[in-house]
Amino acid sequence: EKKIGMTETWLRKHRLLYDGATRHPLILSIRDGTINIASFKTWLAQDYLFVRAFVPFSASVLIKAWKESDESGDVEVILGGVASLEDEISWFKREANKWGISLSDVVPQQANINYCRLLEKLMSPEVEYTVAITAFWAIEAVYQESFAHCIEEGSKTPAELKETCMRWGNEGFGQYCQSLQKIADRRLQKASDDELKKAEVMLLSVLEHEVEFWNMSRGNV
Ligand code: HMH
Repeated sequence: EKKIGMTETWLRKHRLLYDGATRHPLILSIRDGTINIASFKTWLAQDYLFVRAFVPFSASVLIKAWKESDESGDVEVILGGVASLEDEISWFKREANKWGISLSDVVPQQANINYCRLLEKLMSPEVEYTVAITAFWAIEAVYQESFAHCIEEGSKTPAELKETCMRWGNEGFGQYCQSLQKIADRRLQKASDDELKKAEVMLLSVLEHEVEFWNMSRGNV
């Protein structure tokens, strides 16, 4: 029988908040096909700005892995994530074009500003690798769980949104998230009580910011 890791323990403990982040009304409306396209466009434009800020954060996690990790495999996993961001940014530009959104005119909303500020705090060299990788995993895992839900059997996701859902909902991205989770669990297993506390608080902070991020699209309803 496989012992469950710390991340799984935390997700069970904070189930309501995790469900709030991964089963948000915006996601449920994509899945059942009732999505308001203006809401989707708001999310797309704001997420483009978020992903731009996510690039230096990812690079900072890569640096921490290189400096602090006891296992070289971590660098390869994180490098894969960093490398895929170039394609992701190109995808956002194409997708925005498709929907008639001018990305250079997008103004970040407060929830986005707040979330990007958290990413910036996480980039500080004072933030331990264990805390940073826990945040990195959680950020990716929320999108994986959310969008995978939209392409499950029985979902009524509109055809023009399927590609978006596949970006984060596909199996390869799911495996990447599992690799990140394994790294986080390995580090958390060896962490001090103080580090554990900081990582758990960080997980909750990420989940709260994700809920607020989805909530931005409500401005259009
Ligand atoms: C807000 N969270 C948000 N945007 C994303 N693109 C991801 C997570 C996944 O990278």
